[in-house]
This record gives sequence, C-alpha cells and structure tokens, in this order.
Amino acid sequence: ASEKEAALAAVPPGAPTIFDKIINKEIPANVVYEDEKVLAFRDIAPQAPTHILIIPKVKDGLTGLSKAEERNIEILGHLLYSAKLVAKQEGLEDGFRVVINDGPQGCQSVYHIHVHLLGGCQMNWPPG
Ligand code: DGP
Repeated sequence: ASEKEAALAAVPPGAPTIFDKIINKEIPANVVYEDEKVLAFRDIAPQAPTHILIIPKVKDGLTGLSKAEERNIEILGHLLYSAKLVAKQEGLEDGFRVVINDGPQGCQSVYHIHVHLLGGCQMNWPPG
C-alpha cells in the first residue's frame, strides 16, 4: 500500500502498534541508538539513504504530536535531541531533515509518536 493508503487504513489511535513489538523485541529492528527513554531504528521503507525512526519507549498517551500534553514536554525534547545525536552518529554533517507526521492528512500510519530522521541526499521543499 502507498504511504497515504497506510495512513488512511491505520489502526485506531491508542491501540498497541508494531512499535510496541519492536520495543519488546517481539519483532526485530535495526537499532542504531538507544537510551533509557528512546529507541532509534532504521525505517523498513526508507525514503532517503538514511531514514531512521526515533520513538519513546513509553508512549504515555503520545499516539501523535497532536495528543501532546504538558507532561510530555520532556520526552518531546528528548526525542528531538536524540535525532541530533543520531544525525551526528550517522555522519549527516551536510544536513538532514526531521519530520513528525500527524493524523490522516499528515500521512501518519503508526499511532505511537515517532520522529523521522532523513538524510544522505539533497532534500526538496515543499514536501508533498
Ligand atoms: P508514519 O507514516 O509517519 O506513521 O511512519 C511510520 C513509519 O514506520 C513508516 O515510514 C514505515 C515504518 N514502519 C512501519 N512498520 C515498521 C516495522 O515493522 N519496522 C520498521 N523498522 N519500520 C516500520
């Protein structure tokens, strides 16, 4: 299915997602970075030479950015700072992009908040 079709067919927000299985090591993932709060692994369908997803290990209601509450501020900063660390680790010194898709119109397909880190090629603007 296209990314748009996957987004429109996504499971209801709040239900466990494939990312819970990755966190619990029930299915494998190519993990590139991990600390006590976040996990970063390569996207299964890369949209750039480097395409990594960074997720919180505890969802805490954060199905997507639109559901963020004040209690989530610390983990939101932690996710973004982790993206910077992973970008450096991946050698993306010429630049990179971070994306958070939200909801059907944002083409979100997995309802466990995640930061996309994309790099390794020249990006264009605006995105589709
Ligand atoms: P989004 O469309 O923003 O919700 O992004 C979800 C991303 O998750 C999408 O780029 C594909 C990726 N993805 C989905 N299932 C898996 C999986 O089982 N493993 C990995 N590594 N990535 C996955």
